[in-house]
Amino acid sequence: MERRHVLRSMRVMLLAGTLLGSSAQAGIVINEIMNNPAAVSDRRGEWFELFNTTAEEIDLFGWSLRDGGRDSLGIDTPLTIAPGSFLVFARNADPAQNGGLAADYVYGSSLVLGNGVDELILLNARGAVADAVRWDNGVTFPDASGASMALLDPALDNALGASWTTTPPELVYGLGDRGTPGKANAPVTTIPAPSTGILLGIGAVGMGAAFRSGRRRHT
Ligand SMILES: [Ca+2]
Ligand SMILES: [Ca+2]
Ligand SMILES: [Ca+2]
Ligand SMILES: [Ca+2]
Repeated sequence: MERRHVLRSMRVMLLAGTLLGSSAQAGIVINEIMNNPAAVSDRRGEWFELFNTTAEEIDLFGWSLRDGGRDSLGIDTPLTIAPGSFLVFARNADPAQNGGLAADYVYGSSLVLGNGVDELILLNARGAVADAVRWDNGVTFPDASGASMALLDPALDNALGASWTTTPPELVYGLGDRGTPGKANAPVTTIPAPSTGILLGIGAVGMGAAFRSGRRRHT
């Protein structure tokens, strides 16, 4: 029995690894993660957000969430997510205790969102990995206290740290932690690409000049 459990965990990790290596991004997406709240304890204030990128309503009944270790949550009630909309999964249901957010689904202590390295793996009703994120204690992913990790755009590959940002100071909820539970993340001004990111870092002034002269040409 225990061996079976271990094998199953390994299988999930392998599936997640396969998905983490791909760039496919569709369906239900893990869109925002508050793994380290500051206004309240992590025990009360952790949450994450799913986003439906499809044009169809999807019922998450029978889906599950887990990490690479022992965390495991089965969704055992009908839970529909409308096209282009969000669902907030929270550790605690009570806005007076959880930092002031409204939860769509409460998971209690089934899942713990580690502040260092941890994973969130979403499996569909057939047990196939629908989405997976593994954050890395700040190596490539955001690593803030009191601010969520927010996917810059649901279309980006959320397995990559560069696709995420720390929710900016102007976007607070409830008691003052930074996040957008149940709403679109911080508006995307630029989609970062590694090469242009370096270019911007090296020659912001030159790029600004190029942009200005380009604008003159086009107007
Ligand atoms: Ca945590
Ligand atoms: Ca904390
Ligand atoms: Ca965990
Ligand atoms: Ca959000």
